[in-house]
Amino acid sequence: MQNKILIIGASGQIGTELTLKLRQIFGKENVVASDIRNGNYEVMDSGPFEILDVTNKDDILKVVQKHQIKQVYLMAAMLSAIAEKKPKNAWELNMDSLFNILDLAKDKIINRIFWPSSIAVFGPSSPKQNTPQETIMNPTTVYGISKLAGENWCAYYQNKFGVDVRSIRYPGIISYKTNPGGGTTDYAVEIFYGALQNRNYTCFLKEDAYLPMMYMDDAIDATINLMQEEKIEKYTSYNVSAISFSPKEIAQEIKKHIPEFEINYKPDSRQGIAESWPQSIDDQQARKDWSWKHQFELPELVKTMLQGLHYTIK
Ligand code: AKB
Repeated sequence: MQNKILIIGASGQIGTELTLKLRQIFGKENVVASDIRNGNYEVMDSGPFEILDVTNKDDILKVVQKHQIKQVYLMAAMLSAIAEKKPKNAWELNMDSLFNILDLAKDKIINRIFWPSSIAVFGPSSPKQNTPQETIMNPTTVYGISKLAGENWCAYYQNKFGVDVRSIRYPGIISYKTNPGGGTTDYAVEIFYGALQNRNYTCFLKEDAYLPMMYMDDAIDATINLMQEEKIEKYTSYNVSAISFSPKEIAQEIKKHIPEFEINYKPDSRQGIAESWPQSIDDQQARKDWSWKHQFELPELVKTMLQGLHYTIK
């Protein structure tokens, strides 16, 4: 019998598309979506949906018992840029939510967890190019600190209590169905709105701010494939890599489709965050352990985004 799945944070950027894909694979009756706010119509209409505050342990337990949930994808989090504005709230949300779910697995109520980490676990002393799976990690953002602490707690629960928790260090994720909110890599989604609506975009990062990025379909495949593996070698969190580009490079690619598109640069505090992160990631471990492989390169990503948003923002 298929283990029933709960997605927490199903109204967010990744949660939306993860919910739709999991329902397509496992059937709508086996995939319960939840969030503190309503989601888009596709998520709300395509299967069960619960309003849920992930910091409330009792409410989570009620939903888990009501639907006999066995696997949880915990996608709720406060991202890097917004977390700098609300450090204490970010720490509480990012950590309390994780403990609530880890404890459910420790008590054998659920049997598998997916928890997203981020390239934000790396910091100014980590190698910038091909950042290895294991290296110096000294995050300087609240978000990065919470993700690194979370990785260590996941490893602790795995070693001490046998909890099966799996994780990926997501790069910036690019998609058009639901907007990201509050991240440093958000410019790489906003730029498409600027290009289509105004033929112009003012970027909050410098033109050469290289960052690791990935198209949503690759991120969803990575997530579901990791969760489908029978057994994995490494439980803390996997580096996964797809493409790296700068604002200037993505603007040039957009110009191939919209020649009159112009980009300007007005870097703000998010530039400092970007400078503390890797520019490219070494993901050999994921490629070896569970055959991870990305599909989308920059030209295909840009084409897909422009086509998808063309219909969405009309
Ligand atoms: C952010 O920019 O905060 C996120 C991330 C890289 O984790 N997209």
